[in-house]
Amino acid sequence: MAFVQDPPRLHHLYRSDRPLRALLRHLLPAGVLKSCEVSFDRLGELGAGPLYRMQLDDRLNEPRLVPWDAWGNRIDRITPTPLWREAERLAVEHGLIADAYEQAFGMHARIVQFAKVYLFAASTDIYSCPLAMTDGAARALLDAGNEQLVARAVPHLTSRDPDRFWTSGQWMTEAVGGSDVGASQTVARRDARGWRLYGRKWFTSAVNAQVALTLARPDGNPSGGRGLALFYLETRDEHGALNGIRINRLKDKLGTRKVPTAELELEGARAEPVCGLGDGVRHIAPMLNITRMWNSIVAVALMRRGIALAKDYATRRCAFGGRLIDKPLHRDTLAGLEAECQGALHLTAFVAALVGRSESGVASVQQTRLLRLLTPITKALTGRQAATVVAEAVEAFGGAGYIEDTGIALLLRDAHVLPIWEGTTNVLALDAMRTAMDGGMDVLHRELGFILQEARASELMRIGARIESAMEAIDAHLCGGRERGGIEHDARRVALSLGRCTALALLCRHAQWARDAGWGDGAIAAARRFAQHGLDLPAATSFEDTAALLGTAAAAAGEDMAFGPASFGP
Ligand code: MFK
Repeated sequence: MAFVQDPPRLHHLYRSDRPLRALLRHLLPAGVLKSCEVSFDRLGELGAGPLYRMQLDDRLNEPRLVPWDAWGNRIDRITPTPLWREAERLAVEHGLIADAYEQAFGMHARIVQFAKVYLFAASTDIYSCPLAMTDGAARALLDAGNEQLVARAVPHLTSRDPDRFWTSGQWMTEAVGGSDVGASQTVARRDARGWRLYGRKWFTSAVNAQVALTLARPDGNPSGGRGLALFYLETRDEHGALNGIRINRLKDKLGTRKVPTAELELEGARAEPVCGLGDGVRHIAPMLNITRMWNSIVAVALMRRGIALAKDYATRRCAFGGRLIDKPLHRDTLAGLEAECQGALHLTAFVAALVGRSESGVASVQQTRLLRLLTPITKALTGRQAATVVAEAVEAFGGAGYIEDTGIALLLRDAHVLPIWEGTTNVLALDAMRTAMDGGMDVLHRELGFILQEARASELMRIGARIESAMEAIDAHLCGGRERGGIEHDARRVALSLGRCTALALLCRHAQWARDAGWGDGAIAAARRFAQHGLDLPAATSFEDTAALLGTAAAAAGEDMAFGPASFGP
């Protein structure tokens, strides 16, 4: 009989995830953990079982845009996949957004949410995208303090009732600038009934939302982000007709194919200013910060999924006379991925904890600054880690990982969006540098010192010393860079290094706690391995080397390096 390989299986997502359970035991008061554990357990069971099976079975089904009905009416209807409908119901019933706003868990609310999203995300085909934007919209509306819009929308956005629940879009990106949002061309004009928006939004994720927050430039406003205003709109009227919006087409994307991402034409969509008629970028920033936190959680969830499948597969797959899990080199590869995933887990949970403190009014000024610095850093680092770790996990399956109907390839395609949307690594690095140079670096340096005081075991203190010297080197580098005017050149290396130092310090603190609390020394091993991978110190690179590598040095010296048509002529 021909050989047939036993496929990889998922184990209960919560019960089998020891790093997660130890982290929650460490961070949450016993009463909070007890009251949430039923939900964690249920999500862990659904994610490993029915939702995962549904994801595999429904692999080829994608949302479709139906622009017209049979009688010639423009309808622009998008039908989400069955898994998305189920995911919405579950997310609402388990309070994935509501938990953060009801304040039943006080400053711990965002850690509870973190755990639920982490358990939910990998088996629900990026339904986390509309949830992230919905959470972000609720936050931005509340922060803006527009009582009328808060009363109108927030109860829907944070509802636990699937019949009342609304999702929100975040329509920022225009063809002219995905990163440089200040260049947006959409305009807002006032008529007798209020404001109308005109323009084209180039990437609008989960476009089947009931509401959206978007940016537009009121007539007469100056250029740049300050001239934009933040608007709230409802996508359809009470009869279901679109509100001056035409969906031109759905995007044909590398991954996240279950997310209906559209190009939209705003043709006089009615909208309301959320917070005055300017400073739109600043007013939408609270939404961005929440979606960036979600991005980090999903990054950890996808890493965990790749590793869980690869580990299970290694126990079933035999080659060269033995199981992969018994081969030293394969074990070493998986262990490296595990250490990265655990570092990302702790870093992201720390950011979630800071968000919870901030929202419940107990964050100090220093913690507020820390959150502002660590949100882009964490998003940048975890997005890059997810792309790398998931790619390695796929490779751990050999050719099977490259095949679509194993469900493994999907992970890779979906993970690749994480370093791109919600701010690319470089844009986030620049954002982080601004805060770092404005006192944030000192705050982080001090905070890591406090965190490391709790890691008393000698092997952890040795790692702590490496973190300290890395932080000092980064500090010196930033000071030198400021003098040379060269911060931007090294911003990515600096931001990722700061993320790695912070993740490692948190791992060390947790490792001490885990040893003391009888959870064993797995976290110490993770810290040691994470440290071995490097803190990625910004090397002393030069502008000249960069120019030479890109060929621009020669161009600057008058030698044309461009391969234009003339290069191929006689
Ligand atoms: C899987 C889960 C997640 C999935 C959800 C994904 C679905 C959604 C898909 C998308 O929508 S992707 C599109 C996401 N787009 C971006 O993330 C934009 C990336 N670009 C940036 O972040 C740029 O840095 C930025 C647009 C902010 C630059 O614009 P500007 O006009 O040059 O603004 P500027 O001068 O940097 O900032 C204006 C003000 O906002 C400043 O405050 P002041 O007015 O008081 O000086 C900034 O300090 C403030 N600000 C900017 N970013 C902030 C912020 N404040 C707090 N937090 C931030 N992140």
